Amino acid sequence: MRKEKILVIGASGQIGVELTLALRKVYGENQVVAADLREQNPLLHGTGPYVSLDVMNKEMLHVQIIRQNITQVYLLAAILSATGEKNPSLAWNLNMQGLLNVLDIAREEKLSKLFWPSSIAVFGPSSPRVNCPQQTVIEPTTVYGISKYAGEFWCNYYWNRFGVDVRSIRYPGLISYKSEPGGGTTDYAVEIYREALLKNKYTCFLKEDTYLPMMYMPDAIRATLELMEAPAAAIKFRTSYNVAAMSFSPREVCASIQKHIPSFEMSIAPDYRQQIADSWPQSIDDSPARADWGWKEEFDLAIMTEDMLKNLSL
Ligand code: NAD
Ligand code: AKB
Repeated sequence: MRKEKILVIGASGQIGVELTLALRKVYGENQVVAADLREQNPLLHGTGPYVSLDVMNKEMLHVQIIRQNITQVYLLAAILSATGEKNPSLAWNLNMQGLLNVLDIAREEKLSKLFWPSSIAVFGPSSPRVNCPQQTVIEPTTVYGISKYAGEFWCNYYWNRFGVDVRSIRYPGLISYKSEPGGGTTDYAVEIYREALLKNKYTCFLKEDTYLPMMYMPDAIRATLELMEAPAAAIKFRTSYNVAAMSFSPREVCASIQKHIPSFEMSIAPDYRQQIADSWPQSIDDSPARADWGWKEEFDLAIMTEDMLKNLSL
């Protein structure tokens, strides 16, 4: 078995920091190269190699992959839903060209595996709102969702046509305390914990009964590692897998915080992100991920709230 050398592109972001640290635990710190356009996240300092890299610069990316003897890439660089609506062409360019650059190099250099995340944002208002299945009507209305859906089919194409072993998860909204979220519609579910501890109040940009699929970061990291470790023959979907953990509304997360901080108050001031949230399903069905590679979540809202408040208080 050849020793893997991994490149994480977008390593300073919300997922990248925790994924890089988790991969370094599994593969060894020098086997995982963190890369980002912005400076290294302080949590990565001293934990392994870091390179400054723009995924849009294909030549430089190719040079780094050859120079560092990279065998696997985790591509996390993207513009998320809320920021994407402010600058649609920038979001389309980065989300598409970044992926195509990595897919092309993966093919040329015969990389052993590639991870690229999709999102529940692929679904649109015409998809089923509750328990939205893996395969259904998919008509996204945000530029972010359109780029993710197109990206899924590029992954599928590179697998079928060139045998690039690319794997993907449609992450729900992710909640974490280590690295801050980067411009999504589900970011309220991180902000609310931080503001509860800092100010004892929070003004939510989504209406209190807006249900969305959500997941705690430790579950998301474990899902990613488990998907990447599964035998290739077990991966039946080469577009991207639905993975679910919980579904909650701002009212419910507020109530779960109030169990620990009874004086916490939430007010509501919906903005343009409400329309994005309203276009997504409230919950998703992930039975193929459970059947194909054994996915099962560990965290629900109550356990996550306890863990978030404990860690953000440290
Ligand atoms: P993030 O915005 O926190 O991090 C993205 C990172 O990519 C940033 O550190 C940014 O500096 C870097 N980056 C941007 N442009 C770059 C470029 N040209 N070259 C190199 N690096 C660049 O995003 P995230 O939340 O960590 O998301 C990572 C991936 O997971 C994205 O594809 C996102 O769509 C997907 N995803 C995230 C969530 C979530 O809730 N966080 C949910 C679904 C899917
Ligand atoms: C966003 O809100 O844009 C992301 C996502 C669900 O993809 N968190």
